[in-house]
Amino acid sequence: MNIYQNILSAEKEGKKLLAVLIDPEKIDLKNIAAFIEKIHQSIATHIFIGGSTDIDNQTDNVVSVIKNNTHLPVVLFPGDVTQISENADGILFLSLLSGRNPEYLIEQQIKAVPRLKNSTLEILPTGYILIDGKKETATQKVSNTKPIAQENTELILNTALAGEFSGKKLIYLEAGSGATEAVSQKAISVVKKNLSIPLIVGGGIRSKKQLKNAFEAGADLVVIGTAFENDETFFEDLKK
Ligand code: 1GP
Repeated sequence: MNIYQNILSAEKEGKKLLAVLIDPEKIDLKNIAAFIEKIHQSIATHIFIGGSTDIDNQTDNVVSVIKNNTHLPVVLFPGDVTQISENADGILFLSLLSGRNPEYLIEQQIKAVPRLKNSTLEILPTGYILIDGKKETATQKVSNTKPIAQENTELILNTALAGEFSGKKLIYLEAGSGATEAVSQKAISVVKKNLSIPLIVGGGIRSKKQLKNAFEAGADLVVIGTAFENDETFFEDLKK
């Protein structure tokens, strides 16, 4: 499975991608098979697994169970180095470029190397940019960083391009899990018009209309977690 090549091909063909985000701290493993069946019947193309924290070290177990139940690519979206599981297909190797906290710019990445250097996980270098979703999100609290204002599209763009110029393969515009305001169409389109690598957008997207807006503005892959956690009937709106 070559996750990155598939994302690039989809981008080239104009095929939009949707990742369902599963938080190991919140998912009920007893319900997982039924939940994954709903994912399979929807337009979702990827399963992302992660959260800001994983206090009970559930990630490895959750990844194994999910891998046994799906053919979709399973990609780690880790809050920190403890959330790395060999059983996934790939990992978003994130640097929080909007923040100025060295722990999330480079320290966690260095700590991850002993776990990654002999692993078969596909590593996806990702510039992660937190944008103000009008609610203090877990990412903000845990990373102790400030998001960029939605209106400051110049800074959002320059941060995204600094990521691309540094060799990141993906840029992720993040309003934060459960954000009140999703990343604006303006911010998405400004970044997409100037970026040469695929663009991921997530945080606060909870309707088909918002998903469509993000795609139309230029998101190549959208990530949705909370909306499915709160109401699994949302999958009905996103049937294949
Ligand atoms: C959060 O971008 C993801 O990291 C998804 O956000 O939970 O608000 O869908 P939601």
